[in-house]
Order: sequence, then C-alpha cells, then structure tokens
Amino acid sequence: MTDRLSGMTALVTGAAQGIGKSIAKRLAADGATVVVSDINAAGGKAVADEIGGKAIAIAADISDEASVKALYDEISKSTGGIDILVNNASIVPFVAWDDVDLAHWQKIIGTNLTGTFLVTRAGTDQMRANGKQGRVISIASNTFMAGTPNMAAYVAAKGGVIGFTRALATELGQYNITVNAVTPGLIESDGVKASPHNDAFDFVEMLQAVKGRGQPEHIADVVAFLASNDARWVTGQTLNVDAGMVRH
Ligand code: NAD
Ligand code: 4PL
Repeated sequence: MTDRLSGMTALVTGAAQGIGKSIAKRLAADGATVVVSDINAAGGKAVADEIGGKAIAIAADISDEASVKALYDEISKSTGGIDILVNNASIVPFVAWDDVDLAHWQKIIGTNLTGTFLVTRAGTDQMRANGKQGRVISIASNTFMAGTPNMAAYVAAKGGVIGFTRALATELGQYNITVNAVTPGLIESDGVKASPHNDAFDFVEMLQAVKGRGQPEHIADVVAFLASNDARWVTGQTLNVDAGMVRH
C-alpha cells in the first residue's frame, strides 16, 4: 500500500492465521521483508507463499528457548537481521475459573508472557548487535482493562506484556528501539471463529462506540503505523484498538 517500510525486515510471530497473518500481509504491502513465523510450519509457509516477494516462513515455538534461537540464526542467514518485531503469537483460551489449574496457568503464562520475553530478548539483542534502531510491538488485549471472564491466566499474561512493554521502553530508548503494545478488542480471527468467543460478538458490539465486528485488518493497520517512522516519538505506550469498547 505504501513503501514506508522498504528496506526493513519484520518478524511476525503466530502469523499462520488470524491477526498475525493480516499483520504480515500489511507490513509486506508497506514494503517490508516479512519473516512469517508460527509453530504451525505448514500454515506459516502457506502465508509466506500467499504474500510472495520477499516473505519467508520460519517455523518456531515461542515458548521454547532453543527454537527461538534457531529462528534468529535462520533470520541472520537469510536477511540482514530484524528491524521490526511483532509479538503476536499466543494461545487464546476459553476456560472457566473452576477449571483453571496450575498446568493451564503455566501453559498460558509460558507461551503468552514468557514466550514474548524469549522472542523479545533475542530479537532486541539482534537489533542492537546490528546497530539498528528498532520497533517492538506486542499484541496484548483489552481483556486486561475489561476483566473478561473465562480467561484469567490469559488476562494476567496480557497484563504482564503491558508491564514488560513499559519497563523495556525505558531501557531500550537509548538504542532508538521503541517498545509499544496494542490491545485489540474481540476480533473475528480464525482462532476466535472456531471457539466459544465467537458467541460474544453481539454483546461486545453493544459496548462499542463504533459498531461492527472487529477484523484482523483493524489491528494490522495500527501495527503498521506503529512500525513506521511516523510513530518514532511513541514508546512505552499501550494503544487500545477496540472501536471504543473500553477506555485506557
Ligand atoms: P489465532 O488463534 O487465530 O492465531 C494464533 C496463532 O499463534 C496461531 O497460528 C498459532 O499456531 C500461533 N501460536 C500459538 N502458540 C504458539 C507458539 N507457542 N509459538 C508460535 N506460534 C504459536 O489468534 P488471533 O485471534 O489471531 O490472536 C492473535 C493475537 O491477538 C494474540 O496475541 C491474541 O492474544 C491477540 N488478541 C486476539 C483477540 C481476538 O479477539 N481475536 C483480541 C485481543 C487480542
Ligand atoms: C473483548 O483477547 O479482547 C474475547 C478473546 N473478548 O481473546 C481476547 C474480548 C476475547 C477480547 C478477547
């Protein structure tokens, strides 16, 4: 759509479907070389093929340190290293509080919060080693503000991502790396469509100031702005993108 990201390399995690897929397509449309990463190797490859051009698929499990290291080693071989990191991969559960046990808690925190840490640790180290300015954009959720039910571990993890964003922005500003989060409201992604969250659209729409069903592109367009030079003075922030369902 523009050339504002030409010359940039972007890593998008969880990009085989849903919001991550839409972000990968939008960043590529703005001229970036996009690394489409997902634990679902075949799905990631299909998205990279669909984008064509400079997109490449590299499978990785964000919750596994060795897998994340292998991802960045491969990125170093195939590109000049990343300029833009979009932490999008996560598990979106629907589990009532009475069914939340330690195993569920650790799985959700291990992927959605610790996985975001692992990918950001290695990703910002790569940016710094290459002497690049950078962008870290993490997809959190407006459930952190709304206290949405059936997602206690998920909401806690997303709150952790927002806190991590605030702290890391302070430490990485000296390298001209900005660190921001985006909090989508309910979005009609592949994952949501196949889950009980799909039944919440009418309720959520009632709470929205602007009516309609949230789409992956609503999030991708805002992520592309934060990735661009236009957002160079924005860091440590959480930008809520939910048609006005909640205020933050
Ligand atoms: P989705 O379930 O459709 O897609 C998530 C992708 O992440 C999948 O392709 C999956 O394979 C991948 N993934 C899961 N675990 C992984 C791991 N360990 N390593 C690598 N990849 C992994 O989800 P979505 O609805 O598109 O959500 C994308 C992001 O947006 C997530 O961070 C989610 O929490 C957030 N979000 C979604 C909504 C919504 O309503 N859809 C709302 C707010 C925030
Ligand atoms: C408002 O992040 O933000 C359901 C499922 N409803 O995952 C979310 C809202 C869900 C959300 C989310």
